[in-house]
Amino acid sequence: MAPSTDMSRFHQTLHKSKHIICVAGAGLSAASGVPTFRGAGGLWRSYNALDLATPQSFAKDPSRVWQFYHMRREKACSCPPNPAQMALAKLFVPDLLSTLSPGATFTLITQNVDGLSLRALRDLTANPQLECPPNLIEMHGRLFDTICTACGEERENLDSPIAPALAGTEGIVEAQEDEPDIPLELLPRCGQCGGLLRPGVVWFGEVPKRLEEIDVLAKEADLCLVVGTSAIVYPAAGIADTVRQEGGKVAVFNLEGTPADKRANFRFLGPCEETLPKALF
Ligand code: BV8
Ligand code: ZN
Repeated sequence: MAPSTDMSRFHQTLHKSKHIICVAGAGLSAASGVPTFRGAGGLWRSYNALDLATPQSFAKDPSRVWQFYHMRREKACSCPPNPAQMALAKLFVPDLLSTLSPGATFTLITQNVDGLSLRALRDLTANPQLECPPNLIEMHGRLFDTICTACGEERENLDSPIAPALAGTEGIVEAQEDEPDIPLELLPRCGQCGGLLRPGVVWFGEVPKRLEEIDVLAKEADLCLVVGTSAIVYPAAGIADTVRQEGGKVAVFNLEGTPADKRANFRFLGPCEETLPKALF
């Protein structure tokens, strides 16, 4: 059966829901200016994603991989949250959530690594130091975290640039020019042990974060919003499947059709920065 586009029916479903989750992808941040991976002008169209977001490529060419992530850090930190992220941020505020769905819980499971959902929540609550709440799951890690490849230390690193040798390289990778081969010792190094740092993201072939928690949440959810994702990457793309199998409802918010539609009860086509605020408040 084709997904419904009836917003009033969606509102009735939302009002009755007790356990709401949202699976978000790059389309949630598109309006903020963060390039998506596969859409027009997508980030990875001009690079071979699988060449850059794997442990193997980092081992082979850490200089190029760090320039890719440096470019993305510089881009992400200059992008403001958009109305779709602000609408989702409201669901973290108990009083606002209960006006929508009395007694409901909400969890945001984002594939995005740009940190914009937390930034939206900090803006909404006017608390720039707000800790990331447990019901905001960044399952593919964070651009602004680093992991030491020697001692394993994980920490937030907001330095811009993260290493002096990377300064000014952000335009090179994007322009597909031959980037400089930055020597290992000038790449980001660990403050504890001097080891080589890597970006704190989950690469292809690596295990996403908090999967057990996500599986329990998907089994409990009676409503799953799927926002701005091409639903290609697993296990993230399988979360909505689990919700449906357990009798929950799925509402897709996207510009275009995706494989997630076949398991959708609702689908709202259009920019989520317009459709999501209408759907949620
Ligand atoms: C795993 C962090 C084992 C890094 C990311 C073959 C070889 C190797 C691996 C595989 C393989 N086949 C399958 C796999 C598994 C692989 C996978 O799924 N590959 C895909 C390519 C087939 N998955 C993995 O490797 C995962 N790990 O499987 O480990 C395991 C698993 C479980 C238990 C034990 C062991 C790890 C995957 C994580 C990879 N890291 N990101 C970084 O960012 O650099 S993935 C990265 O790509 C994102 O995080 C995100 O997940 C994905 C991009 O997808 P989207 O977010 O959906 O973005 P996209 O551009 O594709 O789509 C944007 C959408 O928005 C579009 O639909 C567009 O229409 C829409 N849109 C645009 N603008 C708007 C909009 N919608 C609304 N409004 C708008 N304004
Ligand atoms: Zn270290």
